[in-house]
Amino acid sequence: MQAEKEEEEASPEEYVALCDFTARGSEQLGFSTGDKLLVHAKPSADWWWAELQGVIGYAPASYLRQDAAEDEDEDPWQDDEYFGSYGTLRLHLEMLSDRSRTETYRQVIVSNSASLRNKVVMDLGCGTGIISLFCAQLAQPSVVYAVEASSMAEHTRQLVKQNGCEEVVTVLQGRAEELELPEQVDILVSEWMGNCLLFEFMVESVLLARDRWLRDGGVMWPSSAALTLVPCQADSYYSEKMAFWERPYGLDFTPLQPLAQQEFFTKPKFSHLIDPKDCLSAPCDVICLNMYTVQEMEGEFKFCVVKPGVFHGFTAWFTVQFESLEAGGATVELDTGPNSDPTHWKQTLFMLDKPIHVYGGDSIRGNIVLRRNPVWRRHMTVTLHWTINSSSDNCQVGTKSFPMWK
Ligand code: GJV
Repeated sequence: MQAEKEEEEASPEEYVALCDFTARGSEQLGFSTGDKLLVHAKPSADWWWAELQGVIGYAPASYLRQDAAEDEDEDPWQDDEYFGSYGTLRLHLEMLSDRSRTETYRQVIVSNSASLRNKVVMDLGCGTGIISLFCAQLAQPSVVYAVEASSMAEHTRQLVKQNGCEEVVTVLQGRAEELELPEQVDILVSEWMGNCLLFEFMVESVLLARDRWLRDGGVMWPSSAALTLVPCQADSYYSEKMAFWERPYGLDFTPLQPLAQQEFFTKPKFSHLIDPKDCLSAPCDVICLNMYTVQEMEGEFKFCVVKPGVFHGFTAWFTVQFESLEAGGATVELDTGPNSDPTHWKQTLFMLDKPIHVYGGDSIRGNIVLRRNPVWRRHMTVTLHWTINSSSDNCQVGTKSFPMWK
């Protein structure tokens, strides 16, 4: 039999603080960059029980690194790995095969073709150049700067030539952050959205390029974005990963359930496709980003449960909107939710540790915070707080943080 709290008996591990942390409340442990902390226990993925000079408290795990020497020259943006993965065809094939995504961008170009005439366009993170090629073929911009950091740029140059667009499309190989252009641009178009909208944080590169290269009054495509959340059932995922251990082959394997929870429910499940009937209430936009201004990466929600069911977790997806430049033109929207055709982003499932029965009329209120990992800049932690108010029961409160990925 396994001891229940084995990790508490293990000897403490040494960690180094990567940045300053100010304790909020007496439960937390404050520290400064470079401090050496002893980690006694890891009760959650996000908060560890740690000690510094005899003082003990909770420390945020993402601020700590086990061996400073080993990783010293690792790049917090992991650009070699990131751009390396976009240097081969696998991801580009996945994105190009996603018709909803690619056709939405085409539709934006087509329906704004008159307004694009003689305009200067930047396509940031152009990949194989599909959006730039749409611009050149379906509208008459004066120039399209197609910016791509990965080695794919060399092939993109060839594709531009092959399709007779070299007069209009200029491929610039390099990071947006180091970009030099002869002029400011009228339109900054990019397909920067990651899982759960922000993962990869390519949006940061887009906003930086906006501040440096978009002329006053210039246009951002997408112009806005929203993260949508819904409380949901996830019966088959729960059975497959958790209920499985109840009685496999007639044996009691439930001692493995805490491990299963740690292994399968700590991080969110990407590539979930939620069945609309598993939504326990109407969805709610929890974070809305206006691409022209800087905003908070947090939001509140209040869901009203519409039918009895098992609350297994929250499912998230996003929409982006492209404002029209034409008089009376309609906004184009890309919706990655369950009521539209599935996209390569699918949806993201955040499992609670324990399912909760809910009933029609119950309310689920709370908030979501997306916190950037202070070290690994393409990663983030999603924290959900919720309160369930039901007519029959007292209220239940919960909170859980999900690292994505580090
Ligand atoms: N500068 C130049 N190219 C970039 C940058 C950057 N800062 N960031 C990403 N890319 N929708 N989540 C390129 C990357 O190499 C890839 O080809 C494309 O943009 C990503 C687009 C899809 N990812 C996404």
